[in-house]
Amino acid sequence: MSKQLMTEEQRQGYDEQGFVVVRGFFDKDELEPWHQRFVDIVEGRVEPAENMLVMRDVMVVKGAVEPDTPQEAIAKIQDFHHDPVLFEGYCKNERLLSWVEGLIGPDIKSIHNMLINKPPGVDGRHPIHQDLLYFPFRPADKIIATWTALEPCTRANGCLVVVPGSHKGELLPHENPDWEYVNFLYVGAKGVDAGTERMHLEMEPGDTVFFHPLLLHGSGRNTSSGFRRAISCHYASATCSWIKGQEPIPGQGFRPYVLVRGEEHPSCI
Ligand SMILES: O=C(O)CCC(=O)C(=O)O
Repeated sequence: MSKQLMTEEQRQGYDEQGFVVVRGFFDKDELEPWHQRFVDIVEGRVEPAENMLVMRDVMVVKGAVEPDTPQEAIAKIQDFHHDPVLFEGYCKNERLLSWVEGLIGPDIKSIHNMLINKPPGVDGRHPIHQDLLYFPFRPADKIIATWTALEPCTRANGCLVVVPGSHKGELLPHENPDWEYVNFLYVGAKGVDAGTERMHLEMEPGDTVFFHPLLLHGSGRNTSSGFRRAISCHYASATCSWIKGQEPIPGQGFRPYVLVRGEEHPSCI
């Protein structure tokens, strides 16, 4: 199944629901180097690549918990576009890119990447939000996220939660949730509450979900004693255009968008 191309049914599911889960997209042995790289970085055996962010969980930063091991302290690493194992292995994976191409077209830039580590013992929830908030270019339909489970992701350890079909709505205003501990930039969409119908995406290692940037999604608390880990990349078509007035100013800290398939387009992102 994982080696096959996208079926018409899967494509329609993405259009209707705003996401498609592909079971067994990666084999377990393909995940192992990414897993190990994360452990080597947080345990200090590998120097983080240039510009990589290694982010501690807010409860650790504020001293609310004292983790026994470095792995228990970290919420995520991101911006690993200079890391050969994570970027070349995951973000530039040819099979992943073929699916991305099937959903957003042939000229593809990697615009953001993360390896999310939800340790036991911290709150770690991610409020329900829309990723489009973070992207100053359009159209939304030419942007996509991939998210691959590295560990079993269950309701007990805080799997992804999605609101099917919500990608057909607008970009909502976002705000900080009213929680005691919230990780940096983990904002939630206004108007989403306990009554909003949602679906829990329980996934096995290697299962991969592709989702639209307007899809409302988040994740719960890890109440288990193990880690919940996933690797994720956002892609956009190289034909996307900056929102007027939000173009990057040279030298002012925009993360690089890296062409990973196809061609550049003049005056586009
Ligand atoms: O992996 C998670 O817990 C949620 C990640 C997410 O939604 C995000 O970073 O936008």
